[in-house]
Amino acid sequence: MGFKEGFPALYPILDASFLPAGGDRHSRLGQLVAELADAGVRLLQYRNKQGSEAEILADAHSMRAAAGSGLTLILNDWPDLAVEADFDGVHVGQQDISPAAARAIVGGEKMVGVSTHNEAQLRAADGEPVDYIAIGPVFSTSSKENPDPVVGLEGVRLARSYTRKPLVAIGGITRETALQVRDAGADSIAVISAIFAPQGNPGKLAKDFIRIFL
Ligand code: TZP
Ligand code: MG
Repeated sequence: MGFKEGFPALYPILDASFLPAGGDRHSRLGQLVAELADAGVRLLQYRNKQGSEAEILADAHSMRAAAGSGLTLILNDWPDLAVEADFDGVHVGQQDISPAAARAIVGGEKMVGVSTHNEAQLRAADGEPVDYIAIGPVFSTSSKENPDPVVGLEGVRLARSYTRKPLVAIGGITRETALQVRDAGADSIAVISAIFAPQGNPGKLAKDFIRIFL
């Protein structure tokens, strides 16, 4: 699937650890999705490393309902649940189901993205049936357990030289560093904590990022 206005420059990843566990979880999810869409976000990933399949599916259904068709929704790790929840694609890592196997599950119309952390993985990913390649962590991050070594801006430049597919940079990126990361060759900046950290205002923060890229 393609984006009419080009690959979105901002790719927020909503990690389920930032959601309340109680009865207001689904209203909060709906509110967050609406806020981000209003802010101009066009691509959003949902990532849940701890929850059951039932929880992930229920959350995904809430997000789809709130997003309508204007927001492209990607599910981390679970191609079958992405199909079931009518998401627009799936994102897989190096320890997950292969991109080709994910593609076989979601079909030709949905998006498949893959994470890479080094040259060998980039080389392989460029030949896989994926719509974008993520490279990271660019900077140190506290949002991922056991992150791979930091690749830095140099890693983003290198990644750019290996692929013409849309390149997503991830890991510790802030509003202060976003432009440098773009200048190093990333088409898109994926962020978790810079948008969803507690006490922040995700809609406002997303708008700030998008303004930086205009
Ligand atoms: N993959 C590499 S770094 C990372 C993932 C999922 C976490 C990014 O989160 P943050 O808070 O934007 O550093
Ligand atoms: Mg994964």
